Amino acid sequence: MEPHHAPLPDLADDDSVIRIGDLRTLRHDFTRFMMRHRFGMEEVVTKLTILRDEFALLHQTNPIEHVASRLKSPDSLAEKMQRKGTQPTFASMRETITDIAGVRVTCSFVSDVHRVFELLTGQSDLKVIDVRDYIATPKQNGYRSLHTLIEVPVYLSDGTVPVTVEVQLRTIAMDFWASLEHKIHYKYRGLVPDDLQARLREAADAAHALDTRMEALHDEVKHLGEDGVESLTEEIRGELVTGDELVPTQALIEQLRRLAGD
Ligand code: 0O2
Repeated sequence: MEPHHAPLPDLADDDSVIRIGDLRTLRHDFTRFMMRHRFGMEEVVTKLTILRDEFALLHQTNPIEHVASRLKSPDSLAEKMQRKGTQPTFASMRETITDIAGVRVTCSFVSDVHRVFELLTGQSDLKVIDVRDYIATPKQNGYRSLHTLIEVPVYLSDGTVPVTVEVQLRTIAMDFWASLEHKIHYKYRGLVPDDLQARLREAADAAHALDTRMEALHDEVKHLGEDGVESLTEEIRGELVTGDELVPTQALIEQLRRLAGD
């Protein structure tokens, strides 16, 4: 079968001079550029890990379920540069490709998403460059998440450099939906059939409804320690209380999660 694209020039026949020194310099500069982003990303991950560990030690519940990070691959970087018409300079790359360093935080509840956002962006050594609230205003396809671009100082041997890191905060339900949508989008190379798009939007609404329901149940039981089991509605009490035994808060929330999933 014939290839659909023009064949690449045969490099073995290209007799233009390659300057080894230029190649080395480029490789060295690119490595330094990416290394700075990795350090910035690790700074943000450390900040989130500290918050998560502190919550685990001092509080009964933890707003942070999971933290993941990734550095954009050279292929994906090149593709985005081409798409955005980025000039082939490091300054232009830094300016226009703001998600070279990416951190994703997954939380149980929408209120936790906002709480973690406040705790992180309130830190005095960080500068918030941009906030995109796709929870308040979901994308057309149903995508929900809270995005922020933050600038974090990275202390190197020859001085301090500001590094931009994109942080995406979302609930488990939003994350589940986004990873499925991403796979489907990739599989169809962006040309997702209309009916599948409609079903994806329905699934996004269902995920949102689940988040709302979970949050309401969570709110109802979180004051249990103060008000006692009497404050629970009959429905929840029937499911959670065996005789006079009071189920510990964490186990209670686990049971509520299962209940909400019915
Ligand atoms: P990857 O592989 O996750 O890095 P930008 O080009 O970044 O300046 P954009 O795309 O409008 O402008 O920024 P936005 O909306 O803040 O989205 C950036 C990232 O959010 C994406 O990065 C995705 O990770 C995620 N995202 C945004 N919209 C969607 C969506 O509809 N579905 C899913 N699954 N993820 C989304 P990349 O570079 O596209 O991909």
